[in-house]
Amino acid sequence: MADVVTLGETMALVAATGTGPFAVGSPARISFAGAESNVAIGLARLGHAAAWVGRLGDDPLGRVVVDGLRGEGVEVSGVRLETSAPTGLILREHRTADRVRVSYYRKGLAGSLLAPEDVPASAVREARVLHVTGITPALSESCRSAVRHAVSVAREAGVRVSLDLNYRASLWSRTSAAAELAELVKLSDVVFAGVDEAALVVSGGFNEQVAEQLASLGPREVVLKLAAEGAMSYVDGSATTAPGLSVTSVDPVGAGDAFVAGYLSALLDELPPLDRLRRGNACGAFAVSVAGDWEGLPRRDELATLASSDNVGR
Ligand code: KDG
Repeated sequence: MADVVTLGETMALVAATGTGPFAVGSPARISFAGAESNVAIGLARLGHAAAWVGRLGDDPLGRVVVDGLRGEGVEVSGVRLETSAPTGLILREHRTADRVRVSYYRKGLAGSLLAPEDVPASAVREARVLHVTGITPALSESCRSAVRHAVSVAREAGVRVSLDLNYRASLWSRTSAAAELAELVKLSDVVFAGVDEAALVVSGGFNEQVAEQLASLGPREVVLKLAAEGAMSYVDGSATTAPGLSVTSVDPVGAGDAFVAGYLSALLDELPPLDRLRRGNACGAFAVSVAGDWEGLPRRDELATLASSDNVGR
């Protein structure tokens, strides 16, 4: 039985290990990435039972993903290997020392075939948290329906719904995203957002006003991710802020997912709001310190390593 069930798209990743445009013979590293599976890995490394559900191609890259997730201790019995479509792919080049160019190959591929029948209703009902993101509903109509179905199964069973807005401008318009994300916010218990993403759904203002406006739509718990500045939460009407940890950022991609994993881990451990933010910030700091979306995520006994005080690992 998984503490956290999550669903979405995970793609294979070919990431340059050198600098310059891809060319014949460019050195590269093969891995995989996806917002929801990044969160599942983060939770698994912290000792929680996490399950990821999605579709992959029945091909070598699909096996890289499913074997990698299994190797990280993520439960993958809900993964479906498709013969009709290949696994999606992300190419990440260090175009210059300071600029990363990312190309996605995902439209119509296996991940976007996720559908309501893939939702493992009994696993969702038995979980403590269902985690979804705003990426999945942007991928296809069947993905949107799958997310809505998973959320309604969770709500009917009294399972907490966690939503990371994760707006991806390349996948849908602001207008379509705003309408769908507003509906999902109303159906969620815990909502994570960057300040810009929150502006899709609410009118804006100071951070606390933004969080309060999101909370007024329904969620009991709203968390604003403030990148290097840390994070703030608005829980049951009280605002809490925790500054980010100072680390050298090697690769910022995946930091938000790492934060969510740390935050949900502390929520599962029933820690108070400040400790949830601190654990989220610690996981975000680990993630940015290492190349790759999830490779740098900490195990529980490492949590205190980056802390400036001894309270991160509590
Ligand atoms: O949060 C990191 C993800 O954005 C990345 O791994 C790829 O899932 C991805 C997406 O859709 O952008």
